[in-house]
Amino acid sequence: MSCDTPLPTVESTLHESILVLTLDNPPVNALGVEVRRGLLAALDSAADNPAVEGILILGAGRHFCGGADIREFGKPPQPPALPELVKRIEACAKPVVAAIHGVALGGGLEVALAAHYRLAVRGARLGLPEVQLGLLPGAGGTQRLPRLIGAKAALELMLSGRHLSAEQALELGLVDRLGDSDDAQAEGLAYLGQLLASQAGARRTRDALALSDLAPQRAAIAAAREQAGKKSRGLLSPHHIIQAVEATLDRPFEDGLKEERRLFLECLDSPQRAGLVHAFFAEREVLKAPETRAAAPRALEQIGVVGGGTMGAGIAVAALDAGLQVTMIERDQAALARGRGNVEKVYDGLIDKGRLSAADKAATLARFSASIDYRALAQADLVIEAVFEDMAAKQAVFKELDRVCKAGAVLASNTSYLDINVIAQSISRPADVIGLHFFSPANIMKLLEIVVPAKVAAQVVATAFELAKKLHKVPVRAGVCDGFIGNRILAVYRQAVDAMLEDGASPYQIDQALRDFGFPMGPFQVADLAGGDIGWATRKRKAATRDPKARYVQVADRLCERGWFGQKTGRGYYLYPQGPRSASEDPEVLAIIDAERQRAGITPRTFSDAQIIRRYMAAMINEAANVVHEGIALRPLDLDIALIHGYGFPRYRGGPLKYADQYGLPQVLADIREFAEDDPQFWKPSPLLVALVEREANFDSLNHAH
Ligand code: 3H9
Repeated sequence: MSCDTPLPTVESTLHESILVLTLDNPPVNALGVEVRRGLLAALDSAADNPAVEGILILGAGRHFCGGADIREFGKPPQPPALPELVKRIEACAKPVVAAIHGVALGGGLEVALAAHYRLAVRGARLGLPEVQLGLLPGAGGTQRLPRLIGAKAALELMLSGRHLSAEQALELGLVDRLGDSDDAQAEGLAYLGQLLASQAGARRTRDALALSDLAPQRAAIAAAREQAGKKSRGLLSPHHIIQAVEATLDRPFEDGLKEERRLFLECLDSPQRAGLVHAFFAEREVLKAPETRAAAPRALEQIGVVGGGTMGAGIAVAALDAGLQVTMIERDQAALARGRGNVEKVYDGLIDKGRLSAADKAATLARFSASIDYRALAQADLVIEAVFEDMAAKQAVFKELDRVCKAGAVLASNTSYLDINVIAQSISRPADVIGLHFFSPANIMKLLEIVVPAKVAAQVVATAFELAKKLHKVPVRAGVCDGFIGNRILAVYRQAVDAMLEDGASPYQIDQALRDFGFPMGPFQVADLAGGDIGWATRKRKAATRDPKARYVQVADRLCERGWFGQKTGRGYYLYPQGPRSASEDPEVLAIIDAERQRAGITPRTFSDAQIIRRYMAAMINEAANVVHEGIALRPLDLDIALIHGYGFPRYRGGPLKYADQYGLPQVLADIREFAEDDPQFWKPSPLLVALVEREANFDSLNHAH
């Protein structure tokens, strides 16, 4: 029997004496204002209705509830607030059961925690992932969860943001019962029916007793604090989560809720929350390229990889890990053996660490084959060329692919700089050619630039996005230019870094300043990790065409001339006496830099860390603006995601263009104009930046223009 006025987002149905309230707000039943209103109204009417003995809360569609509506953050609050609603659920005089299928996350789990009993069906996932959005559970989660499962388990869940399986949730005492079937409604009705029959009344999580022994709780809080001090450098919300949990020990429940609210609002107002929420939505937006809307992907089971070097092997491993069939091609038996060895090395490393069994390795490699005969690729659905960065070599590979591959096979190049249009035009089927720019190590790094040449078919682009999904990569659509999105910007901010180095900053200060900003490594550490030889070769190749008016800092060349290519040679900008972890500063490098300053006639000056960041970010933002202006990145958000997932840009800052919006575009432009006084050749304001400042607009306005 349906109730009189079904609310748009909460369906209310009476099953004998049980009122079933179903959250219905596709796609994830987020707790937006309409849902909150609907739920509150339904609870009120249930309280007054003598026919209702118990209440069952469910989610329609694939999930119980994905939490608060993230789109509401930063907008004016609309009553009822979620904490109020949750309190009303807990205060309900009639027993309330939450029956969870799909996910119960964030505010969704907090609703379930306020219910008096919880049931999860198999396959359900439960978690409090607010930390990943720069928040803390703000609807009583920090106060109820520790009371239910203890501070240690609660902190672990809230600080990691990870999802628990239904079975794990049962083991922890977070749910009371596991459903046998996957029908949450039937399971919930049966459970609540039993509770009513046994006259089990309302039972409130606020009264749960997991905190009664205080000593282990205090120890858990101290341990979490120490860990967060090390691991969550620069982040606000993990520390606030710990503080909120601490309140469960020495304050009454209501006071604890007030403390949670205070801390939640601080997080909500922080630029970190804005940056992380931007990253959350941007990661979903990047999937919506025009071609993925226009065309369906082609079949994708068998992958070919040409080249068994570091990149080729990494790509092969990524595809194998995704369950695909992989065929590797190399030019001769020796190279093929090395390629196979490179693939095996990855799995052997996992076996050594105890993360893989020999049997699993064998099972994975059963899907791997290797050949020196291109005809082995005849049935491949998609082939990725990963030979060295040389146009002639790549064109030779594509000629072979054109000859042997079946019609409709996607032919991809992993080039990081070369013009894919030229490669595409050199064969008979340019519509099948695309760029797939992986980042090293390719089986680990998340970014995949999908480089879209002029003649490519929409289906081929859609297939590339499908491949990214299968490989668990973050795809970003890029246009063709030298370096595409990421490497093109990298080349520019590297120049800004080198100029600061020659003007007086030490590489160690620059690295430290950028780590403090939130990058996992500074640019000189990155250079040492990547190996100086590759960049050196590129510089030599481009020397003849370099603009003679452009500043050229030679420090890197001086190091390379000595054979100091970084980690792999035991020294670069740093010394590595005992491998990568033993990095130490090198006085000889500082002496070389000094000599270079003298040669260039530069009197060194000091830079504060803030000045370093200003220049670094101004260079990055300016080139990023050019990349958007030229349509190489579809929108600012695509670029933000590329820099976060491929270049270590701190996620909590939302990417360089989100950061630019927060810093203020007029200030970015003023910085660039100030720096241009010294080097007008390098510091040329991007036309897009100038136009946005003139219009008093920001980069985010362009994210919504499509
Ligand atoms: C919170 O709860 C705070 C409270 O403690 C306190 C408040 C006072 N809101 O990921 P998908 C959209 S903080 C709004 O592709 P899946 C998403 O943008 C919240 N929208 O699907 C996408 O939109 P579009 C804590 C949301 O099946 C669409 O739904 N909760 C929300 O792969 C499909 O998403 C979280 O952090 C939301 N809460 O994965 C959970 N969630 O189609 C965040 C999703 O326009 N969400 N959307 O691109 C997730 O982890 C995943 O979305 C989920 C589904 C696992 C739920």
